[in-house]
Amino acid sequence: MARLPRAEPTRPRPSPSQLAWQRDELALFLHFGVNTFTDHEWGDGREDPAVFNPTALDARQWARAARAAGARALILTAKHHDGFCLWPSRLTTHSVARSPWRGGAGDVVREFTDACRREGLRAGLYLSPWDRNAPLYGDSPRYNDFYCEQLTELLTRYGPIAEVWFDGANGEGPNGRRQAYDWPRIFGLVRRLQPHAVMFSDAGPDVRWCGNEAGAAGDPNWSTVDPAAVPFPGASGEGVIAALQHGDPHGSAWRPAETDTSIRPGWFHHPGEDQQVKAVDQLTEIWFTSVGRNSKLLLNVPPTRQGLLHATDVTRLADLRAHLTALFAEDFAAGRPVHWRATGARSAAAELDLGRTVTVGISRLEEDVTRGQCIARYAVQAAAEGDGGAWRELARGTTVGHRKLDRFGAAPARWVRVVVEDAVAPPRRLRIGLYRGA
Ligand code: FUL
Repeated sequence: MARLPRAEPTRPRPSPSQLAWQRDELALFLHFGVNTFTDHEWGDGREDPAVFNPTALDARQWARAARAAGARALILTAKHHDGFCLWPSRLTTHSVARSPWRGGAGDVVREFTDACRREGLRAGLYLSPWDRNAPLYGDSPRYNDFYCEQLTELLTRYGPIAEVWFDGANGEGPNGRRQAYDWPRIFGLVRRLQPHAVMFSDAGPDVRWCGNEAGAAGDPNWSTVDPAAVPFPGASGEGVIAALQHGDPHGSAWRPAETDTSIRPGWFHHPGEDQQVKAVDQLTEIWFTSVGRNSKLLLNVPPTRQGLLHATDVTRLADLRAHLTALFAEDFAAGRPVHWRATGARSAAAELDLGRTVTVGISRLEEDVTRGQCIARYAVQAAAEGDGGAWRELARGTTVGHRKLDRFGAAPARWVRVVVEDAVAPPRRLRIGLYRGA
């Protein structure tokens, strides 16, 4: 009689869109709007649309720089908290239509989405829920209608949108009133208009904020969450930040963490910060604490008043990519057979012979997350010829998920062992990479 495969308890798994989102690894965030021209981080909604006048806007330059950096997606602030719309919205006059740019006939969202498509990048849009200009803000049912109509414009005029970004920042309106958002309606609208888009917010529903803006996902970082822990975007209270940072090994929803941080101190471009663009070393560290911690990196690179990415930022992005390419150029584990064995119900060990003694300084572990995430604790060990069979610990960590990168003091290794010490389900084979390091 044929044996039936043993039934696995069902653990949450990513949707195809969540998987594509994570495999992109790097997306660029573009904060651009009236703040670019007033030199502020937050506008108050009383800016004159006439201040918006980029002299040489070229969205192709943004997209080319993104592609050279190895990014596969871009997200533009179509409207920030000041309410100024980078597209000619029918719902407000506070937009590019009232600016001198392209004689009032321009549409930054159109130029952006066209440029992304031409460069083979996915386009995403940020639409701030908080609007300090809209007179309806705080008049909850009417502002919800207004917001949904703006979303409808963005999600029906510009072709496929891969990610919709809902910021949790939420203050008072022009009249001191606070808005009660209809999140189920807003999320439902995006699902209907762009079924393949992922929605980002503190509360997902598809991808969650990582809990800080410093470029570091949590450790551990589970892609599963308890949806009740962060019930709506901007929710505060005890445990919210920890839930965003770490997820929940027993959570019922797949909602991986996105790590958003800026290449500069601010989110918008300020000429005074041109000397403070993060160095390749800092960006590499961020890579290890985001992509290397089962997250995705959304790196903000803000256009200038010219409407171009600053030359320093463009060079820095290219240098980061060159550095990462060099770091991961030679994988000593590639093609080496891995001997995998279960050592208990929730533990396992993988052993491989590298064929010769090499110096290793970085390890890369990956679970097949199409089947969920399950590793909770592991150690990476190595032995070299002449070690008398003794294993030395190179790295130790908690979760793995889509990708876990560890850097450690370079050590000689001929044999490498990855010990899965704890897991929330029977662990499956890992993918393993080993590199020399810096
Ligand atoms: C925050 C906003 O207040 C910042 O201006 C920026 O847009 C950042 C990505 O999110 O909540």
